[in-house]
Amino acid sequence: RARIVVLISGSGSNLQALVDAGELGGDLVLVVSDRPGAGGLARAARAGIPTATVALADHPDRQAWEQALIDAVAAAEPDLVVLAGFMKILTGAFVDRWPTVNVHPSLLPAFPGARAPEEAIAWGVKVSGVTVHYVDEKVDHGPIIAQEAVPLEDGDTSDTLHARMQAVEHRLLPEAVALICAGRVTIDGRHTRIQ
Ligand code: 3YE
Repeated sequence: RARIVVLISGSGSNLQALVDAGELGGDLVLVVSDRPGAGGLARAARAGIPTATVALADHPDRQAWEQALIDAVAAAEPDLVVLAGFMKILTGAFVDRWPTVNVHPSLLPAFPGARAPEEAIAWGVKVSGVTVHYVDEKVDHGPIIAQEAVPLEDGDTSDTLHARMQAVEHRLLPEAVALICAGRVTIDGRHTRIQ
């Protein structure tokens, strides 16, 4: 069975979706947060999943922080790393070591970065969505595994839009992780194929 490590920075609602999905075809073996006290740590503890915190502020520089993160993740010997609301950019030292996926609240390549729902509203698009993709060295750039559209509604704020996107994330991310654990996702350059 696949060993899955989940990285979080916040409340961990996508982590909860992975816990609640039941049969992922893999085991959630460790949750790592870069923020002490992140809500996702309590969710992990409640689900019986070991946790670790690796905070940037506890390390002399960014490189030392990322190495500590790599060491914490490596100790769990993952087959797959899932970024579930994790808000830090990783370097090749991390992303070239383990297959890593991210869930992002837009239809990439539109609106990469940390403010995708706000930017969708500011642009005036009628449809945005959710993307699950493999992580490479560039942010929100790697091969796309799954996407689903989310229509904008009159009067949407970034909060109301983001809430509807998160409901989709909570379904799309566990589906994608289950496909990967089942060995049904192959990568060919920028393209993935789902069998
Ligand atoms: N790293 C790589 N490729 C990816 N990290 C994430 C996705 C992804 C990745 O596809 N190589 C926001 C980054 C955007 C930002 O500027 N973060 C700051 C820290 C902000 C904070 O701690 O609150 C930073 O210095 O990294 C995950 C999503 C990244 C979101």
